[in-house]
Amino acid sequence: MAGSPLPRERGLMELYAEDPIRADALVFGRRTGPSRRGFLAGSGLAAMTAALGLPIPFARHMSAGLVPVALAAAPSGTVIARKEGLVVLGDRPLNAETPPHLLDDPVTPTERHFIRNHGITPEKTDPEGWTLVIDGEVERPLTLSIAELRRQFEVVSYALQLECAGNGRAFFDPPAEGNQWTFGAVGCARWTGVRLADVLKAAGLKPSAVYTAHYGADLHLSGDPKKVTLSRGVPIAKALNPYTLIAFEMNGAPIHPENGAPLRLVVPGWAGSCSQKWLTRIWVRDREHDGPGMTGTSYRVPRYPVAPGEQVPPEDFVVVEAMPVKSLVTHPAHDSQVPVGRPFEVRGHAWAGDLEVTRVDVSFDFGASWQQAQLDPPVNPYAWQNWRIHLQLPQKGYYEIWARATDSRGRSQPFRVPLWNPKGYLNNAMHRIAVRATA
Ligand SMILES: Nc1nc2c(c(=O)[nH]1)N[C@H]1C(S)=C(S)[C@@H](COP(=O)(O)O)O[C@H]1N2
Ligand SMILES: [Mo]
Repeated sequence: MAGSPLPRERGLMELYAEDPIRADALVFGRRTGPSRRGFLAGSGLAAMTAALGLPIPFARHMSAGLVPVALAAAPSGTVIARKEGLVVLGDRPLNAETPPHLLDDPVTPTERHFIRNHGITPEKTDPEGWTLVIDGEVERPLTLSIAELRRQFEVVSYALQLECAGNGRAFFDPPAEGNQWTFGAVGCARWTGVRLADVLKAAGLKPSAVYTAHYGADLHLSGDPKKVTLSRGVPIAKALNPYTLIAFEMNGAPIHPENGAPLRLVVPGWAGSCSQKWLTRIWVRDREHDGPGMTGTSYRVPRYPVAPGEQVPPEDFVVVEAMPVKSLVTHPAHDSQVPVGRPFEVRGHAWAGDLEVTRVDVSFDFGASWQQAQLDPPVNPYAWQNWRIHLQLPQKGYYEIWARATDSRGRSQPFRVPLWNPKGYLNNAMHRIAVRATA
C-alpha cells in the first residue's frame, strides 16, 4: 500500500514543506482510516530515506502517517529589541515564539522569553506614576503605586512557568485559526513581585468574592481606547495561591516592555492569558468573569471530547484553566548531528500545570522502547523541571528523539494532538526532534 510514485517535478522534501498531507499520502498511501494504515516500507521507505539522505535504522517502527520531523518547514527569524532568536508569527499584534533549543537554560533569559500580544504595546511602560487599582467585591478598594507595592508587601522571587494555551496550535488538523504556535510559547523566567493573595487580603475580600477580572494598559488593535484587548480572570482560590504574583521584575531586572512592563500578573501553570501584562486593575467579581478572552470559544474548550471539526454548541464550552503535562527537548537542537555509538546528552524541561512531573521518558526508536530520564524536582513550586539522559545510537542514520512526561496523577503526553477543539488549545502531544547520527 505504500507509495504511489512521487511527482517528478518536486522532491519529497519540497512536497513535505508545501503540502505535508499530500506528501504523507504519497509516502504512506491514502489515509482512508486507521485500519488501512500500514508501516513504512517499499518505495515509500526508499523515497523517505532519499529525502533524508540517511538510512532510518528504526524504520520498522515508523507507523503510517508519521511525518519525519526533519521534513517540517524551517521557521524564519526577525529581530525584536532585546530579544534574540525568536520566531515572529505576526507583528500586529506582535507574537513571537522561541525555538526549543534556545529554551535550554534552566531559567529562561528575558531575551528568549516568548511574546504573546493581543493589542498594541503601551508606549509608556516606566514604573513612575503607574498605579494598580483593586476594586469590586472588597472592603477597602486600593490604588497602589509600584513603590507602595514594594513597601507594603513581602517581595518574593520565583522561577515560574508560563505557557500560552495555544502553544502547539500549529499541529491541529483540521487547522485552528490564530497564531500558529509550534513549541515555543512557553518559558520559565524568574519573576519578582508581591503575592496577589497579600494584596487581596489587604483590600479585604468580601464573602461575595468568587473571581478576579484583570485589566491592562495595552491598546485595542482598532486603536479605540475604550475597547479592551483581553481581560481574563481566575477563581479566587487560584488568585490566593502563594505563587500567583503581581510582578515588577523579570530575571532581576525591569520587565521587558513586550512582557508587560512595568507590572504584570504571573499566574503560573494556567493558560498564559490569565497573566495580565501592563496590569492596571484587578476587579474582584461575584461571578465568573466574562471579559474578552473568557467568552464564546476564546480560551474555551468543549467540556467533553469531540471529533475533529465537529460543531459544538456554545453552552458546552468551559474556560481553560490549568495547562496539561508537557515536556520539551532543548538539547540537542532539532535536526542536528550526533555521534554514533558514543553516549551524548539529551536534555530539556517538563511541567504540569498545578501538578508536578514525576517522570520523563525518552525514545529514539519511534516509541518502540523508552528510557527513563533523570528528573530534577522544581526549584520552587510552579518552576519547570529540568531533565537529562545519555543516549547511544546503534548505527549511522536518521533518528527521532521523543520525550514524554508524566504528572503526579499519572497522566502522560499523547503522541497525536489530543482533544481537538476549534481554537487549538491545550495541545500537549509529545515533542519530537530529528537527529542525524553520523560518525
Ligand atoms: N494586557 C495583556 N496581557 C496579556 C496578553 C495581552 O495580549 N494583553 N496576552 C496574554 C497571553 S494570551 C499570554 S500567553 C501571556 C504571554 O506572556 P508573555 O508575552 O510575557 O510571554 O500574556 C498574557 N497577558
Ligand atoms: Mo496565550
